[in-house]
Amino acid sequence: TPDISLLTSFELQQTLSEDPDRCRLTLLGTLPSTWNETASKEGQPLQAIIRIEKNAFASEHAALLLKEVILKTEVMDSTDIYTWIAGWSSPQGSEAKQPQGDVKINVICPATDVHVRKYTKQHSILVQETPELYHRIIEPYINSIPPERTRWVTEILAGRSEQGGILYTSSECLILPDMKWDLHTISSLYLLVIARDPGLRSLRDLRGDVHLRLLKSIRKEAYRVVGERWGIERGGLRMFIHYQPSYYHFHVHVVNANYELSGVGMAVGQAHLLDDVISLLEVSPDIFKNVTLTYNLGEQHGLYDSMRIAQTSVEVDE
Ligand code: M7G
Repeated sequence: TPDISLLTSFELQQTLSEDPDRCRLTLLGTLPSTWNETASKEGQPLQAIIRIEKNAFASEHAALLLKEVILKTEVMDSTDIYTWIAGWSSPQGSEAKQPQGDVKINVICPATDVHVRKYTKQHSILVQETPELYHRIIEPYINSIPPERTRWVTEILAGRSEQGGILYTSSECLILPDMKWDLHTISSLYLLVIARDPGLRSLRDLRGDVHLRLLKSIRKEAYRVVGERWGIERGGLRMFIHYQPSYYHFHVHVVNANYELSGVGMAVGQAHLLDDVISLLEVSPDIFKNVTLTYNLGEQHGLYDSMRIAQTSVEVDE
């Protein structure tokens, strides 16, 4: 076995890949010849690939994490019942080297039953939502949601929270970092564009004659902002709209095109590319009024029972 204390002598040449989602870095460089005497030629350093990966937290010690493992914390931002925090689990001085922290803590407090259900791991099914089911089931569901659910959005739009993070604002929309982002890692850049119009609730409400201007301006301003700030060029962003969203105040997700977050948020059916949505509305201004949309619903979702039962009324050509 090699002498692993030699890891401290690793000379970095290049980062081969960065996977922020998996907390992983793959590095290329050299290790001293003494790592492997037989392979080395005349004491020359040896080429080495080193992959550093953070392990998952052990759930049996979950309670200890906040008490003992995380040594320092700093609020990143806070809106309504949501607070997100950068944490450092290594000793003092690491803030400068890792300004985003090595742990991100999201707190929802007080959490509602809807939050508990949303974050519970669950089985899901695909459902088909015809325009008729939209009117019969989805619209009444949206209308029954208490306004507090989107208070975080109104707080931001009213200029009462997250004002330090705002990247762009106009009479139509506002761009700011999504609370999922650590604010530093460009390869996992995640922004949110929030439309100001509270009457625009979801993809279903979009009409070509009314909303194309807004959607194109969102696309243009998002590219301008990330181009100026982070040097990301056209083609470098994946912009998409969730259906069903968690929050029925229209917003667009803006994510680094090379960031492929497994599982959450980018599944076929759930995420609709802004570019495609614009093009569909250009071809057919009323398409979202008339189309059948298919998506996953988890069994804890408020629409699950009614949509599962209603599927028997959806005609499927065998
Ligand atoms: P969604 O498609 O409605 O639901 O997106 P999802 O959460 O199931 O994806 C809402 C988006 O808003 C998500 O990407 C959230 O991370 C983000 N988000 C939610 N809240 C409560 C906040 C907040 O308070 N501030 C910011 N900046 N982003 C938020």
